[in-house]
Amino acid sequence: MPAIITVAPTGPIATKKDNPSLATQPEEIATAVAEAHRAGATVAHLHFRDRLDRPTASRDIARTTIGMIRDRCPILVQVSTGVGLDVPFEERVGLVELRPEMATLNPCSMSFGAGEFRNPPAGVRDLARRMRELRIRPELEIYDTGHLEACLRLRDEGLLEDPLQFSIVLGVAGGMAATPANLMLLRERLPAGAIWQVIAVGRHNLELTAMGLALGGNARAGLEDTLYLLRKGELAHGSTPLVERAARLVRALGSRPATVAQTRELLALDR
Ligand code: KMH
Ligand code: ZN
Repeated sequence: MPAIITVAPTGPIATKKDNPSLATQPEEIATAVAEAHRAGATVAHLHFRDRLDRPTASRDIARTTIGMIRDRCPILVQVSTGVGLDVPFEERVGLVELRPEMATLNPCSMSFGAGEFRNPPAGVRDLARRMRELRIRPELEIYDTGHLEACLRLRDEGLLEDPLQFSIVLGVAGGMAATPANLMLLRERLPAGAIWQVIAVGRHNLELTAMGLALGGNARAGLEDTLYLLRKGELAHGSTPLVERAARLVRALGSRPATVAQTRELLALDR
């Protein structure tokens, strides 16, 4: 079965000071995504920045960026509703009104590095309901075992539909550490038929991405998750080298990166 590669070129926290090749402005993000698509990515996970490079939930900026991406390549668009730690939840959820094919749903509040990631239960429920109305496929971001249980409760309430699609996020300070044992634990607890990928944040990005693929998951790659290609200090020159690396891992395991059509099918997208 082919493996889906999602490119995550920007993220909520890192700046050009951390890695000068980080894509932040619409044109830069569109260029990075088109390049990553040529390297094998078929989903673009997007965060947006204002002119001062601060995370933003501006629909104008998002619309412009998505338009530029769609002009350049047929990649599927997944908007982050995580946006950035200082952007109020009530603003973040407005991005789904752009009706991207997919958006993230972060089920619980948590500490996130030095900051706080606010996802209040009633708001999460409303967001899940709105995504269902708009037929936007939620990607459920689980940073801990309790987050998985929260998602299953949303499914029991009829707010999420099967097949559930998860990101197992490991390595965020405030969530579970990036260890093989934690990946196995979460992976074993996923409901039958779940679609999943690993988001391995930080220095264990390569090993845990490889492990996720070896276990039959999909892959995510890009500067949102790691600024480095291998060792700390060896900056990745953009997200494409990380996508190329993920594509090499997929092929080394005897599979191939999914095409856009296969991605639609594997994710059971209905529009
Ligand atoms: N930044 C990652 C740790 C989101 O954007 O909604 C998780 C993430 C979630 O990508
Ligand atoms: Zn993100």
